Amino acid sequence: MIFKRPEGLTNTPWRYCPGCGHGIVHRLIGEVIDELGIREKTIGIAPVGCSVFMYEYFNCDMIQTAHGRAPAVATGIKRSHPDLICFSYQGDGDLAAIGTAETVHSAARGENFTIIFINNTIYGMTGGQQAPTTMPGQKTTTNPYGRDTRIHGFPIRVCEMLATLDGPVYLERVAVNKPVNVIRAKRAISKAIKLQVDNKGFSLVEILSPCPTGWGLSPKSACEYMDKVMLPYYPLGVFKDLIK
Ligand SMILES: Cc1ncc(C[n+]2csc(CCOP(=O)(O)OP(=O)(O)O)c2C)c(N)n1
Ligand code: SF4
Repeated sequence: MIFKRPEGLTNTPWRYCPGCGHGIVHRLIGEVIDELGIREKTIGIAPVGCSVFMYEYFNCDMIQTAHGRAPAVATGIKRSHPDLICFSYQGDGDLAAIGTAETVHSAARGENFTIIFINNTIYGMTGGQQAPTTMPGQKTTTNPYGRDTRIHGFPIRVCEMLATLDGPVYLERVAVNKPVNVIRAKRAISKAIKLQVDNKGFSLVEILSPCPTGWGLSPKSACEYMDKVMLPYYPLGVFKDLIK
């Protein structure tokens, strides 16, 4: 097999920092689109955040939405065109802050689309501010002494929260900090999109993803930090799977 760019991706240079997880996840989605043969009927939804330009990176139809509103747009796409495949791609600021309502209600309604949720525990694009997912004690540009839960409240664990709803059929948290986890992440993305192809309902894959720039770490240290600090706080695993 010759290693090449998936057809699901365009030949466009990405604007991500070295060591950023967004590029790895894009590649995985591109491979899944190829393997499932769905490129001609897939619509991706780009968020606002560091991956704002992903509509240029994917070789399928793409839509850009306002910050956090991707699940509302995905709902419209799937209800008007149920035969198309639709995925939204959202950061933790986009999905778990400004877009909380759209996320929770589309999950509760059991809409038949897939959310790829990138959790890097900060707002990357705007300069590394605290997000709803920032961990206790984690330093960001808006809390230089670390998140103090007495003042800033507690982080939201999105998979665990959505697992309490009856709507979702599949919720899994994966990571892209080392090869074994990348392989598992691809499996989860593929499973989620296949469930949509089979009209099974709402699925979300949460992907813990390094942001070396926002965390002030080298790419290598960022991946090690994930194993030491992030994964114990955000355990990997399947939180809901109604189609075993
Ligand atoms: C309505 C609106 N509010 C705020 C912003 C500013 N803004 C742009 S990106 C962003 C946060 C992005 O963080 P995240 O979703 O975690 O993605 P990342 O950049 O980390 O990939 C914010 C607050 C905006 N563009 N629009
Ligand atoms: S700021 Fe973080 S999330 Fe944004 S491109 Fe750089 S490494 Fe990636």
